[in-house]
Amino acid sequence: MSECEVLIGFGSNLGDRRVLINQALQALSDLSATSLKKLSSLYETAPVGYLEQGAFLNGAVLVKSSLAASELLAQLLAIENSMGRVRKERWGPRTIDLDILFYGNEIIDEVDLVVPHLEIAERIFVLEPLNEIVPARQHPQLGGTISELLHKYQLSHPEEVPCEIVAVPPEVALDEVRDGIFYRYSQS
Ligand code: A4P
Ligand code: MG
Repeated sequence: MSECEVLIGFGSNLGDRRVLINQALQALSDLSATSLKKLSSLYETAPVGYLEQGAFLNGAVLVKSSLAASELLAQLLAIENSMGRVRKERWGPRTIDLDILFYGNEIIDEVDLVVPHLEIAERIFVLEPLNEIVPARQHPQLGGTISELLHKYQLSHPEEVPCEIVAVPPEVALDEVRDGIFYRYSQS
């Protein structure tokens, strides 16, 4: 299988969200045939859907992977499960969410895997981090680039304030993720 550019969205709203996200990124970079290429800032975002839960930290990462989409999904679920098991004793099961947003330009419509992720254009907490790392990427189904989709979203939600970029403390050892990784955290 040749290498494919994949965008993965991540979110956490339980426990030490930054540490959990870094753990998940570390686990992602440890996957075979997979390397992290570009990482967004972390965004503090209001919960969508179940409003009674705490705020999320969300972000997105560009990876290159030779794993098939189904295999990558299985690995993401394994990472979620392993982190969920650890957190379960302390904070409950939903510590990290890892979604395949794009898998190259492929369109996948299977029972357990839909790519591009269905909600990309409806979710500011996905669009903002994506726009930071891949603004010119075309959505293979909707047409238009990420930056155009974000603009469209903003026009149709004029009351919504942009997601806030939050800093990541230097003690979080993202350097360890991989040599050559590009990452940028706003020190707001
Ligand atoms: N699945 C299908 N397609 C995909 C894909 N492209 N990537 C299936 C990943 N998984 C995909 O996911 C359930 C099943 O979706 C997987 O087993 C896989 O086969 P899950 O993550 O276990 O369940 P979930 O998170 O409860 O459902 P879902 O639909 O992923 O929830 P969402 O839509 O991610 O909503 N608010 C803010 N601000 N930020 C957030 O990150 N997240 C949620 C969770 C709600 N509100 C939020 C956020
Ligand atoms: Mg999910």
